[in-house]
Order: sequence, then structure tokens, then C-alpha cells
Amino acid sequence: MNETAMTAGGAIFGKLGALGVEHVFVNSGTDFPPIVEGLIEARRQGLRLPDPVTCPHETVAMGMAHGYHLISGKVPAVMLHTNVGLANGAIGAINAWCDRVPVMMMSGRTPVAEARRFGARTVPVGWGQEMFDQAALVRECTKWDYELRFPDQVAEVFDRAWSIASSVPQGPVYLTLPREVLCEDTPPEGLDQPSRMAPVRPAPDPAALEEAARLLAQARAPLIIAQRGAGSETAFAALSRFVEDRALPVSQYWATRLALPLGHPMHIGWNPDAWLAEADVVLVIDSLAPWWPDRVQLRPDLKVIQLGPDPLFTRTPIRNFPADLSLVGETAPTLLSLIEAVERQPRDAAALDARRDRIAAAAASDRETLRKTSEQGRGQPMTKAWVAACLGRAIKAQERPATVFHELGCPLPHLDLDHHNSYFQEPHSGGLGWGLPAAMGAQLADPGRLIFATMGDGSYMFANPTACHLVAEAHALPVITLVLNNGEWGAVRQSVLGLYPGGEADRANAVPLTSLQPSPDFTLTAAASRAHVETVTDGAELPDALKRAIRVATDERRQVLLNIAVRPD
Ligand SMILES: Cc1ncc(C[n+]2csc(CCOP(=O)(O)OP(=O)(O)O)c2C)c(N)n1
Ligand SMILES: [Mg+2]
Repeated sequence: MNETAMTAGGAIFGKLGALGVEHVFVNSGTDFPPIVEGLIEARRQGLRLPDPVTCPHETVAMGMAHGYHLISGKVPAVMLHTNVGLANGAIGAINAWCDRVPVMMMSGRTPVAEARRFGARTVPVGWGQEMFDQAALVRECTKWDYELRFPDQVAEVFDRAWSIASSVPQGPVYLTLPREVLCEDTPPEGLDQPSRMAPVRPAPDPAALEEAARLLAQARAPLIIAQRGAGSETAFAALSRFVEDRALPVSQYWATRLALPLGHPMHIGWNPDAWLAEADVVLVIDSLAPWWPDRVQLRPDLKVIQLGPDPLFTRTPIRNFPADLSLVGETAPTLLSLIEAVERQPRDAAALDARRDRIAAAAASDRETLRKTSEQGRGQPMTKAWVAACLGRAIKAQERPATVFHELGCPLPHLDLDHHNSYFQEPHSGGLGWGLPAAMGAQLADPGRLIFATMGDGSYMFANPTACHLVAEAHALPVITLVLNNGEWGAVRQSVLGLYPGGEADRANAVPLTSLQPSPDFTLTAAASRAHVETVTDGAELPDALKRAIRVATDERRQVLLNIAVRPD
């Protein structure tokens, strides 16, 4: 290597910086020497570089990248160690894929050469980590993958990776980086430039858009189901106004993001069944599984409109929810176009008023039931519903924006949140261990935001909590973790009882394979990284514990963990 040339490995950080990548979540290994050498060299040259975040487990790297994107909208990068690091990152890839999060994933490849080349194999892992097709570990969960063949490909290959990840529908991409190639010199052309391949932004067919608007305007029993939010703050506000004006009931069944304030008069709650059975037109806004097909008999004349980046979810092998009209496009602009098109349609004010009253009355009664349910759970031990209600109230009392990450933690219906980006649930892929690192990534993206990670005791353990708390301390991320501790995998137990009501497990006193007893003292895990910690066993004491938690996170910018004893549902 001469004095001015840079190795391919050394060029990577600078190229990522040129692409606008701000953070690289890293778990490094023996494939990294040229990357580390090059990083120091690039720093010396004063290049604009992304910040590396060293993550002691790949779950943390992938989860943080995911949460960072959810709040920032930007493309993060993740660098992992060969096949083994990639395997640990695979659940994160499954989650990012399901949630359409554009992550530039990379991992090294063990040296190809056994000798006679710079970078060739030295230690036994060089042989032990060799695979026929390393990318196959994540290929089903990435839009595109490639193995760097030549050192002079860095600029073009990274441009292509970034442009494909950023194209709608967005998603992760994966690059394999062999060590010998990383050790060779690369020419400077293109390394300091962004990609010249504009990300693809599909738009809906204008005729389908007009037809959808006509159907919605003329519907007598319309329904909207939204699972993945409204796409932007503007679309969130527009949807709120629109559904009130046109008297359209909205269900956020199994939502992973919020599309409408939970207290909105047109928000009919979580379960769409009764409305769906009556509906003549349903607008499905970017929802993977908008209802439970076995539970509802649809009207034969029902028309369904599906809207989103991939309305048919084409990479899901089986999904046959009807789509009489498919409106493709990023959710926010497509939804805004549809709203405009409906606004051009005639309106029958009297009919809309009557329907609006009926929906608002149902929504109010649903909210009252929720309030009563959460109050009943105030005891010792308390219920998840009570924890959610207390958290929702604590958030309402704050002036700064707040976001709740939920992974079998605080159930959405009881939270009463009302802002875009105020709620994220683990994607429908359900790869547990996501909630805490995703919350940390969100905090990294927006240090001024109040961030809560609420999760079950099982989910907390899946997150590799020691590694999470280390990173939170190292980067001063004052995330407030609420572990809703029922000492079990409650969801698994409920699934057994749901499928076999009155069966063997139902009749037995304890359901096998679901206990997490004796429950560890999770406060000690977080205290090891100097978090503020408390155990709360009495529901009446939770509001004050939450106040203290928010004060510590705000004033001391220190992470917090509340270990909350909850009753099995
Ligand atoms: C990586 C991974 N392993 C296993 C599961 C299966 N699983 C689904 S829910 C669940 C239990 C979650 O327990 P916890 O977080 O304590 O919440 P609880 O149901 O007790 O409220 C498990 C193990 C999964 N979804 N992901
Ligand atoms: Mg549990």
C-alpha cells in the first residue's frame, strides 16, 4: 500500500459517510483488521464518517439499527463477524425484513486463501468459518446480497446496496466482505460521493385511486384497518381529520405503529370483528394480517382496498386477504392522495352525522370498558393493563415527545397515546429480544425524546440485557426499561390453552415448558451498568415510581430499569 492509497476495508467507513449513513452498529472479529486500520486512517484524513457503536451482541446491533431507523427514517449500517456474527444477527434481519427497515448489513468472510496472499488464513477459524454460501443465512430476509469480488468495487457496490435498501418497499440488504479483498488498495473514484441511483418510489394507478375514493365516499358501512401507522406526521394528522369528517371507524388491530390517536372518537379499538362483519367497504392501510380470517364471515358484496408499499405483501408465501383495489406507494403520500380524492367526492352531511354519532358512542363505550379493566388491575400484583394505563398518564403529563416500545409489555389499548411515532411494537415476525435495543436505537436517533422499553421478563432476557445496558451506559442513552415480570412465558401458556381449551394443560395446575421461575432479580443486571433501578410490586406505587424514573432519565440522563411484578393474564 502506498502512502496515499487506501485499502478497500479502509474505504468503507468513508463511503458509508458519503451515502449519509450516520451510525454503524458493530460487532467485530478477526475479519476486521483492514476495516479498523482504515477507520483510523480515514479519521486522520478528516473524512465525514459515521459513528461506530460497538455492540457486545449482534441482537443489540440489529435491534438498535432498527429502532434508529424507526425514529430517524435514515439508513443505518451493521457490521458483523463472518458467518457466526451473521447467524446471531439473523433474527434482527428477520425482524427488519418484516418491518421493511432498510439496514445495510455486512459481515466479513473468512479468508479464501490458505497461504501466499496478504490477509490469508492464519488461525483455525479461517477454516472453521468457511461456508459454501454464507449469504444464504439471511437471503430470505434481504432484498439483495452480494460478495465483494474486487477492491475497486467498493464505491459501486455500496451505492447499489444503499439505493436498493432505500427503494420502496424498503428493506435490509447484505454484503459479504472477504478479508483479502479488504486488504487490497482501492481507487478513490466515487468513494466521497453519494449514490447516483435514485431510490424507487412507486405511485398508485390514478384510475384505481379514483375508484377507491368513490367506493369510500359511497360506502354505507365503511371500515379502516391500520397496522403500520400512517407513514408520517402529516399523514397522521390528515387521517385524524379525514376519518372524523367522513365518519370512518378505524381499528388498529395488532398494530405495530400508531395511525390514529387512541382517544380519537372514530377509533373503535383493537378488535374489528363486529364492524368487519357488517362492512361493505374496507380500507386496509399497510396491514400484513388485517383480521383473523377464521373468526369473521365477510359480506359477499364487501369491497376491500389495500394500500401500502406492497399491498399484496408479495414476499409472504401465503396471504389471501382480498384486494379488489390495490393502491401501491409509500403509505404517507398514497394515503394523502386518497384523502384528497375522497374530498372531491360528494358528501351526504346528514348521513355522515348520524354515522359519526354512532361510531363515537361505540368508541366512548370501548374506552370506558378499558378504563374499568385497567383500574381493576391496580392491586398486588398488578395487571399489564394497569401498568399501561399508568404509563400513558405519565407520558401525557410530559411536554417532550415520548415513544413506547412494546414487546409483550404495555398493551396498546390501555396506553392512550396520541402521536405519530409514539408507539412501536415488535414486528409481526416476532423475533423476541427486539424491544430494548430498538428503544436504545431510537434514543440515539433523538436524544431529546423520552423513550420507554416495555417488555415481558422473557423478552427482556432474549435481548441480551447485559450487552444492552453496557451500550446504554457507554452512549448515555437514558432509556426507561419496564420489565413486566410475570415469571413465565405467558403468551406460550395462553397459546396452549387457546388451542386446547379444557385439554390436558388446562386441567393441570401448571402448564409445562412455560415457567421462568425462580425469577432472577433483574434490577441487579441493570445496576451492574449503574442504572437507576427499582422493584415495584404494588400497583398503587407505580405512578410515583414512574415519576422518579422520568426524573432520573431527564435530569441525570441515566438509564432506568423498573422490575414490575405483574399478574399472569
Ligand atoms: C426468538 C424467539 N424465541 C421464541 C419465541 C416464542 N415466544 C413467543 S412469545 C414468548 C414468551 C414471551 O414471554 P414474555 O416476554 O415473558 O411475555 P409474557 O408472555 O410472559 O407476557 C415466546 C417464548 C419468539 N417469539 N422469539
Ligand atoms: Mg413473562
